[in-house]
Amino acid sequence: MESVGALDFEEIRKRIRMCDYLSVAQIYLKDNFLLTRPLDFSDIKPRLLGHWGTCHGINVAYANLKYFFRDNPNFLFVLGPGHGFPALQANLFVDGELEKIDPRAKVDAEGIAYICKNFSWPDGFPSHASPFTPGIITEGGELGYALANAYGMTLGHPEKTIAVLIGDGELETATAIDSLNLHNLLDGDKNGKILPILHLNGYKISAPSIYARKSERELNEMVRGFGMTPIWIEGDDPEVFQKALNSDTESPFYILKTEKGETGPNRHHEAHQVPLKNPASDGGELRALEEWLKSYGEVVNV
Ligand SMILES: Cc1ncc(C[n+]2csc(CCOP(=O)(O)OP(=O)(O)O)c2C)c(N)n1
Repeated sequence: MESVGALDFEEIRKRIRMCDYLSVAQIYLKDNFLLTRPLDFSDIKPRLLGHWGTCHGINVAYANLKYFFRDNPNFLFVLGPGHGFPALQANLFVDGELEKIDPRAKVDAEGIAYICKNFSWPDGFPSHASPFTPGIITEGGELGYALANAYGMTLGHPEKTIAVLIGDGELETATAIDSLNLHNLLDGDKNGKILPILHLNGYKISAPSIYARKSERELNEMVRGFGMTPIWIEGDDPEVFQKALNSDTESPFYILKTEKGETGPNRHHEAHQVPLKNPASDGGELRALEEWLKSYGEVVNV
């Protein structure tokens, strides 16, 4: 692969900021989506539903994979934590994929208003990935099947490369951890290639995940025990991510280590769903939400 220039990294960072902004805006806003005036109580949805904590990591993975595999039409991305739907929807929106099946999701200011207003809204988009989402055929919300499904998709398709993002909480399910054995069972020449990415953001709802409490050495040994080679991606810097993707390693198993809720107002278990609970009535929280949205800068250029 050709070398990646500073401008490319900046493009990736910008895309991540844009998708972070859209993730937050979908969860919170029913108006004033581009902050064209100071945020008001009346701009906030009355019932806040959605999962922010995992979104930044999804946006980081999506942007980097999308960039790295941009010339590979046989590349696919499978998302385990479907509760991070605001992030998935943000990415599908900015790429124009959503617009292909729903013309109201046009990539402009009206389209932004449409996806944000209708996220977790009566008769709008559900809060989790669902069959309404391009590329998804089953109702989501149940963790554990991403890796097994992805291996199934590669059967008889050696041309395919599928990256699978697996939550560290998700990896505690029997289905997900046992699916790591598929690596040893499937013939690499007849089938496609799987790139597992463990999203080690430390928490599973309100408690630390088991894998986040293992030492680096224990995790490395576990991954090697499944016949793969651990490659750590520490933090959200695209330079680090691209370098990891570029490493010429046989059977890689990526470990993306981010802080749950990173770029938001609070971290870890407090960030799992909606970090600021009452911005529709608490002035301090409203200002904190405004600052949070503004922290992404002028990313939504429409
Ligand atoms: C099989 C199953 N068990 C439990 C849940 C409830 N649940 C929803 S989100 C979540 C935490 C998942 O943690 P992780 O995969 O690490 O995702 P993240 O922390 O990045 O949100 C759990 C346990 C579920 N969706 N599916």
